Parts: sequence; C-alpha cells; structure tokens
Amino acid sequence: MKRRKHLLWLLAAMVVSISFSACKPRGAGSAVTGNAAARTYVPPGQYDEFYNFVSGGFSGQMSVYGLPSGRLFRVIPVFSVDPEKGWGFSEETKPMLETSHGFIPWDDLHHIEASFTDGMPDGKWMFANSNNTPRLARIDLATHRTAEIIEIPNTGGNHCSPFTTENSEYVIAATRFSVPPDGPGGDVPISSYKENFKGHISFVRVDKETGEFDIAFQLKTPGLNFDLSSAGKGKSNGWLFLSCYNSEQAHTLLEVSASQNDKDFILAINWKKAEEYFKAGRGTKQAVRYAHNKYNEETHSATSEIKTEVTVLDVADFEDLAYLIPCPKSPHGTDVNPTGEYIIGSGKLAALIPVFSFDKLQNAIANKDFEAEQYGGIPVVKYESALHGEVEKPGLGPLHTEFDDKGNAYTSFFVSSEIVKWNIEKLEVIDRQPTYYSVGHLMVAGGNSKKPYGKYLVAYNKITKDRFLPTGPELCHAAQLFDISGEKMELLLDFPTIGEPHYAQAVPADLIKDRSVKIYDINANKHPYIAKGESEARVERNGNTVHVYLTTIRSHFTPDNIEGIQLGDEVYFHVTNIEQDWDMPHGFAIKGAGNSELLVMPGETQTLKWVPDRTGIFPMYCTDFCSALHQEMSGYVRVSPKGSNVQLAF
Ligand code: K7E
Ligand code: RUQ
Ligand code: CUA
Repeated sequence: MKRRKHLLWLLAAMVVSISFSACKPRGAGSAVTGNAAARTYVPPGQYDEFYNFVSGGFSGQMSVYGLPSGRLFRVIPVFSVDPEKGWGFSEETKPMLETSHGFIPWDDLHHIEASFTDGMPDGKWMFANSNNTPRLARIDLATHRTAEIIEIPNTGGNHCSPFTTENSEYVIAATRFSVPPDGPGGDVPISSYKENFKGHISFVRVDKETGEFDIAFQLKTPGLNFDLSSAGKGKSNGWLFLSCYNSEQAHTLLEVSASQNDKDFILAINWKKAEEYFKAGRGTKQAVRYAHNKYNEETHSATSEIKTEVTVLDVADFEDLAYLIPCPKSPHGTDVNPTGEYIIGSGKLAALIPVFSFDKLQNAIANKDFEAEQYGGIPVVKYESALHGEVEKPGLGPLHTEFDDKGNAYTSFFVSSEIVKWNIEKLEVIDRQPTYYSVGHLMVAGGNSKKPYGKYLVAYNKITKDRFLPTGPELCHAAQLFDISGEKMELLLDFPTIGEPHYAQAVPADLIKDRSVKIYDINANKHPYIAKGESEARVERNGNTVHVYLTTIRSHFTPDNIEGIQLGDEVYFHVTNIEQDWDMPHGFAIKGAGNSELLVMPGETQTLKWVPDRTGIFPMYCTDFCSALHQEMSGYVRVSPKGSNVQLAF
C-alpha cells in the first residue's frame, strides 16, 4: 500500500510539474548573471572552443553546434533522408538507409558517443543509435558524414546504445524491448514473454585505424529491458553497467505493471571475460539477417550488404560473466565517474540516487555475497554490499548523471526540472539550478571521459513553453548552457535544438578542425560514372537506360540541352562537380523527379535517377547559389514518346 502511494505521489508530481511549467516563473530571465553574454560571445570570424554533437531525436539526424556560442554549424544526416544534402536521394547514398526490411528513410536517433583513446575523446568518430529499426551509425569527423550503418539483430528498440569501451574496442548496443530471437521461432504468443522473450547485448568491434565496425558477438540474457549503459573506465575498465527496468517482465500496461518492484537492476558484465569466451569459440552461431552499409569516400558511393549470421553466448551458461545489482526504481541512466570507482544509478521513480562502488562490487562477487535467489540464472549481488551510499532527497525523477574534473556529479531531474550538483564522495548536494523546462539528458564537456574538461554543462530540455517566441502549436526543444567552473552553476545561454535532443558529446575544437577534409581531388575520384572534365561529358543510351555524364562548374552544366529521351526510359544523371575550390558545391534538380535533388561537392560525383512520366520540356537547374550567374545555371531536357525518331542529342 505504502509503495503504491509513493508511486502515485510521484506520478502526480510529474503531472503537476508539467502543468506548472506552462506559466512563466517569475524571475526566470534574471537567473542569468551580468556578464553571461560576454562569456558566450564568440566574435565574428572567431572559432568556438568546442564542437557539440547533439542528438536530433525523432528527426533522425545529428546536429553540430559550437560551444559556448550555441551556433548551429551543420545537421549531419544519419538515419533520415535530408534534402539539404541529398542524403537518401542520390543513388550513391540510398544504400546507407537499407535494412533487412528494405529502404527505411527515417529513424529515431537518441544517443551519441565519441570514439575514445585511453578514455578520452580522440576526435575521430561519433557513434549514434537508432531506436526503432535497430541500427548503429559511425560518423566520420573528417567529413562530418555518416560513414557506416549497421543493423542490430535480435533487438527491438535499440535504446541502450551506443556506449564505447575505454579505447573504443567495442561499441555496445542492447535491446530496450525484450523480443524473441530473430527468425521463424519468433512467432510466439505475447503471453509467453517469460519463456520466450530475451535481451541481447551486441558487441560491435571497431577497427582502430579505419573505424569500420561489425558485430563480433552477442550476449543473450533473460527478458530484461535495457535502458542505458556505461562502460567502466580506469579501475573498472573491462566492465559494462547496463540499467534494466521492467524486472517485472511485464508485456502490457508497462506504465503501471513495470513500476511495481521497489528495485530493478543494473547489470554488470565482465566484457573482457565475454570476449575471452567468444574467442575460445564458446558461442553458438544463429541465422539472422542484418544490413551492413558503408560509404566509400573514393567512389563517393555506398554499398549495402545483408549479413546472415551472428554468434550468441547465453550469459546463463557462464558463472563469471554477469551480475545483477538491485537499483531503485525503474533506472534510466547509469553512469560511471571519471576514476571508474563509482557507478551512479538514476531510478526515474526513486526518491534518492544510489551510488555503487566498483571495489565493493568486486568484493561482493569474490565473497559470493548474493541474494538467495538468482534472477533468470544470474546472481543478484546484495544491494548493501555494492553500495557506496545514497544521495537523499536530491530531487524528483533523476535521469542522467555527468561529471566534472573535481569529484562532482551533475544529475538531471525531469520531474522537478533541475540540475543538481553533488559531491560523489560525500554524497552531499552542493547546488541546484532550475531548467526551463524538464531536462532530459545533460552533458558536461568531456563529462563521460577519464578527465572531464569541466567548464561547460548543457541541459537538453524536453519542454520549451515560454522561452522563445511562440511558433504555433509546436515549440522547439531547447538547450541551456551553464558555466560550471565555480561552486554554483551559472546559466549563460538558451538555444534551440533540432528534433528532440537526447545525449550529446563535446569535443575540443582542436581535435577536429584541422582534420577536416577540405576538398576532394578529382583525380582520386573512382566513381564509375565520373566525367573528369567537360570533354568527357556526354549522354549514352543502353536500351531503355540513359546515362548522362554531366559536369558542373560556375556557372553551367555540360551538357545543358538534351534531346532524345523517351517515355519509358530510366535516366541517370551522374553529376560530377569539377570545381577544385573548397566549399563550392553545386546542386541539381529536374522538374518532376521523385528523388528530388542532389548536392555535389567539388571533386565528387552523385547520381539522380529520373523516370519521366510525360512528354515535354523539363527544366533542370542548380539548387545551391554558387555565383552571380547562379540563376543562369540551368538547362532543358526534352522527353518524346516511346519509339519517337527524335535523335539523342546533347
Ligand atoms: Cu537517453 Cu532521452 Cu532516449 Cu534519457 S533517453 S532523456
Ligand atoms: S534567388 S540568393 Cu533564389 Cu531569389 Cu536569392
Ligand atoms: Cu551552381 Cu548554383
């Protein structure tokens, strides 16, 4: 009864907090100190200190901001088509959005994780997950493009990802919805959840040099819902910690039925042991289907391949792989502090923050200090024996924790809409600042590394309400920048984000800016349909297929008048941009083309497929303002009836 009351109280608090946030709190604007503007002002022509890579949520994309200015530099298309970059429109980029279910032009991008070397961001890649049709992406920071996407089998709702180990040996992805393993055996009654539904944790191996990744193996667990995870670092390097909600193993009305137990779990995995067992051949091969898509920067084209097998190890078959730590209540984030000693749970419905000790956990495991009953074949460590301590009454609805370089933690509270700074050793609250409104993730620059840069914290809020000029029924989501160099956090800036922001990473500008690819060498372009200069521009017919080798340079297409196209033809415009100047793209569009447009960078070739649906004259034009004569950069294509005697001419 008491438990139930507590839950109702929390739910009520949630509702109250959301409706309260509808009115502008008095003095909301005055939380900003006098020289905040100066501290976020990056003078014209100067660079920001950090790149901030921010999840775009249900937009499917990743955005790149500068910190401290909050200026938006780029939206990197990842899981959704993007007209601005022609992503998913060109024949070259379409394979990136292929899955075992076919071409899927949308997904829900939640988390972003940097590549790490010795526990520090190395500026090479960003990893991102998609939640719906489970995928992982690798973004190359030299090109700020998605270089690789891999589908994750045996998974439903790939929320618990991507999290990388200390040297990015592995990117981890785990299932949020337990599901029966892929394949024909998946056709089971939903009520058979307890027997048939399983959790899977994927270990995606990353090549240290090229960054290329693929699934090495998966661990199968009882039907747990994995929410988020963190890899150990320093002393806990070699371990993984995953929060699990729904220990009730409910499959309906989770809102209530998955909120019964006082405690759910954090699953601790000894991943180095798992790797040993995998290498010793202890796994079983399972037939699955998953897409593996790669973008090749030499051919400027992607390929998609369907893989058909994965190696699975069942944690219940091993005694020393996995341990459960009870964690109050429906934990969301689980975060490991910079030294690797403390593991912080964030029970969404808990009125405290539990802090676990890695040393104590190791002792408990060594002494078999376990609960009498296992859970699905996994030993459950006694709560008290792994606990460093609890932060009492920190706020309502804790979600995520990040760290600074001085032994402090910062936890986001959705329900009470605030960020709370607390000392990890002493478990004492030091400061709290309201967020406007209902913060989800937060990020300290380098806050999940071994040596956080400190200085800046960004709150990624779920609700904007009255912070910006109203824009109809829907408002943007918003981020808030805090200076955390002092004892008290100081609010410096609000800025809007794209989609719904979840996790983000900040990397010092110096680690990335000089690695940026500035231009592509046309002579290194290995695209099979390149025209290296205007003299190679031409139109070729092969049955009903027409290949147009088109070049662009300020400010014309070659060729720009094409006749002899017939209804029933499939026309491929292979557009090569022969400019050799940094940042001099040309665009390409033709009336009536379903694939819309291309954006072609200097030295690149991209292809637009067009199947004309009627006869007539079709204008084409450059979509990116490229010179004073951009409006002149256009042409015509004539389409005649099938079997017409109009000769091919260009
Ligand atoms: Cu990382 Cu936003 Cu998907 Cu928490 S979730 S808020
Ligand atoms: S023209 S650069 Cu499209 Cu009116 Cu403006
Ligand atoms: Cu080329 Cu505008």
